[in-house]
Amino acid sequence: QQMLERINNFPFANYGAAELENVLTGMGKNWSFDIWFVYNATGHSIIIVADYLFQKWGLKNEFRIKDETIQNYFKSLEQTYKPVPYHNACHAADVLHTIMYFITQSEQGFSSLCALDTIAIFVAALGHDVGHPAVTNRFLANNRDELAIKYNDCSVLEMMHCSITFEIMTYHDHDIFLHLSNEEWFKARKMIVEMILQTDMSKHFEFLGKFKTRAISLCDISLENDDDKNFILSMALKCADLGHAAKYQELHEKWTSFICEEFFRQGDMERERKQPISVYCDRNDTNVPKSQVGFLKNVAFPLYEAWCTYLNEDTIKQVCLEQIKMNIAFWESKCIDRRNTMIIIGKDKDSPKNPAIVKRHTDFNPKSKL
Ligand code: 8BR
Ligand code: ZN
Ligand code: ZN
Repeated sequence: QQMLERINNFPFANYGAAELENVLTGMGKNWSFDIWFVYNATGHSIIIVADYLFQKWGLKNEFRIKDETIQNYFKSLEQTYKPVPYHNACHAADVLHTIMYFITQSEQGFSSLCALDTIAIFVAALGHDVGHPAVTNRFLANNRDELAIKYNDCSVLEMMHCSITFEIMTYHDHDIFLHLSNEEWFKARKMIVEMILQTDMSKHFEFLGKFKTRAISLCDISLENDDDKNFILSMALKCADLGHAAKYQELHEKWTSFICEEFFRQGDMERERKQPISVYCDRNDTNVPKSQVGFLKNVAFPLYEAWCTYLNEDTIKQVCLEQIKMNIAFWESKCIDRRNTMIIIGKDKDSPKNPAIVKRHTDFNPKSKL
């Protein structure tokens, strides 16, 4: 009831509050929670989920944060996300849901997390792509963009996301960390910075290798130790960041269409500037189903396999790994050419001379899904 009143008191509450609350209760609980429902109902994402979860997890009382401060901070954070196809505020809210799912649904491990850890996870997830300009680090470096100059070509976007996440707290009445002790503030900051910086995909394989060695083979890791905790939570955020790979097919397809469109827009700019078009960025020459099979098999599945082994939770294993396999099967079924011939996925067959390879997929048009 209290929640309903809170939602009804929102200045932009012009939707069915009961239905919305029902959906919000699925955050971090139902793997199939769809942030797009919240967005379509309210026109917002981050501010809604942050307000709901800060209340639900008791963080407002714990850290004596005023309602107004919560709203100011997360409204500014949401507004600083750009209205781009994929790296928008809905992606951030979805990542928060996914990381909370890992934490709440796995019995082992996360019981030792305290309120400070929780608020750090919330802020890291919601801020992890803030200000994303819908182009890659490489594009920024190649174009001598001012951001690349500022951050010396090193994890340029991720550095910016961290920086903005903290910068917004410095504005008047935006400081959600105002009542943290000095020690708590630095602890939370370290966690947030580390988690966000590890979302840089250029560090992916090195990070995954380390994770497999330390957390799985050696088992010499403990959430009681701050450095280890940051390492595990960075892995959790990385998995949540690629979470769409393990979501039910329609949702996965929707997110995939958004990321492809974002890549294609970068490719359009590269074409216009007469620069080489980056991989997966040429809308006229990218085989989306094939690239997705590659991404899911080589990146998403091994990541989730390692994470599920660490979590050792049958439900999560079942839900995530099985769904990634189903999504792979879905894209494989789309790998057919106009004559209904299966495209054989594999390097040796991947030659333009091979008639079974389609250059353009007529039945896959991400733009139409925007
Ligand atoms: P961010 O969300 O922090 O950018 O990190 C995730 C990165 O994983 C994306 O930027 C993108 O490079 C890659 N990725 C994702 Br998510 N989904 C992908 C997909 N379906 N195909 C290719 N790359 C993908
Ligand atoms: Zn990112
Ligand atoms: Zn992201």
